[in-house]
Amino acid sequence: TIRKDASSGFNWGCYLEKHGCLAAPVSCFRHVPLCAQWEDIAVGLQVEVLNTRTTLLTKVYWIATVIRLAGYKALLRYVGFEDDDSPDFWCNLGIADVHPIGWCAVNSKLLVPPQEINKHITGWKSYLMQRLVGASTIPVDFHAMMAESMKCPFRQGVRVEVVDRSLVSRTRTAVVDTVIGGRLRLIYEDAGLGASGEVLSDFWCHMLSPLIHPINWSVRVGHLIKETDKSVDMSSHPAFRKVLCDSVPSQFKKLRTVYMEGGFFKEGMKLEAIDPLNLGNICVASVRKVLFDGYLMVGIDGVEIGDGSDWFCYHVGSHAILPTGYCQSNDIPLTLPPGYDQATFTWAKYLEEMGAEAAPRRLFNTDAVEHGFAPGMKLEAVDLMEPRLVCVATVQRCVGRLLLLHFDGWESEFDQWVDCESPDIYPVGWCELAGYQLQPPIGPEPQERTSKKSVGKKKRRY
Ligand code: MLZ
Repeated sequence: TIRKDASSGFNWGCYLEKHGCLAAPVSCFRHVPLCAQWEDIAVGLQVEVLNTRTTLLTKVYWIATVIRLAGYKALLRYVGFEDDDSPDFWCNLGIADVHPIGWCAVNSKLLVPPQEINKHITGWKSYLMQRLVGASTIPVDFHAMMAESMKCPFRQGVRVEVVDRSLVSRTRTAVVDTVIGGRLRLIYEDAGLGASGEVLSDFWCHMLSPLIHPINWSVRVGHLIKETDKSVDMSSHPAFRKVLCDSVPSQFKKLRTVYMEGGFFKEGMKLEAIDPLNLGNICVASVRKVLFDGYLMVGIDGVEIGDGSDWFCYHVGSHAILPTGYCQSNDIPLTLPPGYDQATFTWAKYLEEMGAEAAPRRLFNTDAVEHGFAPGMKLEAVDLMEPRLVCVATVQRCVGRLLLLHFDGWESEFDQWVDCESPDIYPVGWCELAGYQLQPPIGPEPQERTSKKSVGKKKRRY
């Protein structure tokens, strides 16, 4: 069955063709369904697909060739149309009624050519035989593997610890409400309910996000956690009516073990860090506190409120903390503390002035990786400032592990640096596959995004 695109009419195929853009291949996204298998999905593959160009009332199929690939989507051409590209059609390989060659025979389905070409070619059997010699197709268990890789260890009623969107320096206990494609809608245990029963504070994140943790994580690593306000009654909400169950470490992404003895991060050390509230900015920052298990609290120099409430927790393996000088050597503008000037700032002077030392380079995870992303590639990416939203986006720059993402149609203030292995980026067609709503580009055309009316205003929200 071909599912309706949940993306309010946005059509990736037309969009890519119109702008002459490439999509990042599925194999770039380590955490998504069929990532490993996708290496074998290529242009030229042949499949058996529902034949929509027939007047027959029964469901019949025909062979088609993959002409183009864009994430999970493929541009298909029925065999027999040869060089005629007018009836080409896009479909999502993950959900469309598409099967490996031989599927119809095994499942007693009919292969019937589209009505237009039926007249031109006589002797379909031998024609097909010729066309299929040496053709490759999708794996026999393609859809089964897809279903298997969409399984998720979380369900409604599971308790987790997650960053508090209203105070980023602390965590808060939350309950899983909805799971879509591995993305979790979490409701804080003391979120409160509005007059019509609506949840007053929720948070969306992927199950592999660095922002969620098993129960007891905060106490174990020494992170601040908000005590749940027991007087708030959530019992009328369906997620809380379930038998609640605590999440455990095995449900979460494994981080590399960190040995903190000898030459580890120390309080006061300087570094460069992605601003958690302005993800397009890499800033001058300081280690404020060293927690256990390789976690650090980091503050952005010159803009801290002073009570630690704007510190942010990063694991030492995080892409978001970088050694001093990283921006300069990679030609990225470094966001300086107020009062400093791009023309005169140097790390050497700054460190001396502050009487501080730079955190040792070897502690950072800046190893180059063969990720396969390249500037200009399109993808679906979470706006981490409003993490419910998965949006049409473009890779703007690639620097080491980092990708600078631009949201199509939005001003560059919305741009975000993410890790190449971030669980918040997805191939074209992922939303359709997962049944998640995709936010189309705003404004008529990406290149017209400077026109005042079509652009959104930046809001510092978590
Ligand atoms: N309400 C917000 C939405 C921003 C979403 C941008 N996504 C790239 C605003 O209009 O500011």
